[in-house]
Amino acid sequence: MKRILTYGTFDLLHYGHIEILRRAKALGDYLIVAVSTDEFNAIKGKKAYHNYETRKKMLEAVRYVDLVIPENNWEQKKNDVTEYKVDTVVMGSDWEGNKNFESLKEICEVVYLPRTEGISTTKIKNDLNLQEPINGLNQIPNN
Ligand code: C2G
Repeated sequence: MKRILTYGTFDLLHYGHIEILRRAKALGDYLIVAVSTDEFNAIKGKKAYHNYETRKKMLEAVRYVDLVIPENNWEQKKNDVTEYKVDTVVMGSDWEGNKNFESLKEICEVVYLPRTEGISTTKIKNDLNLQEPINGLNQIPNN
């Protein structure tokens, strides 16, 4: 059983996200997604439209995803690889060469896949000319 791990915010889940998840899963048998918490997003300088719980639920609904765990900080990655017995970490090509992932090459395979052109969460927001949500982080009602 080849175990794959990828990281991301995955806000406003879109085709580019689905494509990286599809291709990551195709490299193995079990795909773990570490999704950035709202607190870690703040560290990354990102403010997601959907909060962590909503982004986690949406990822859990994707057929390629087997497990969703929180990404709380930059430092947890080596521990994640060890704890979840990961064979390969997969990221989009915009992360190629980043020390947070290059350092993982000591303990697992690291694969960068081409980003899907023409789509991003920022582009969606700009195209829809979204105003800042009044009530802060939006979420799916827990009904
Ligand atoms: N991605 C992609 N094509 C796009 C958009 C995103 O392949 N058009 C990939 C990114 O390269 C990344 C993943 O989808 O591998 C998630 O992208 P984001 O949600 O933007 O995540 P990011 O902010 O890059 O956070 O510790 C790493 C960070 O958590 C990654």
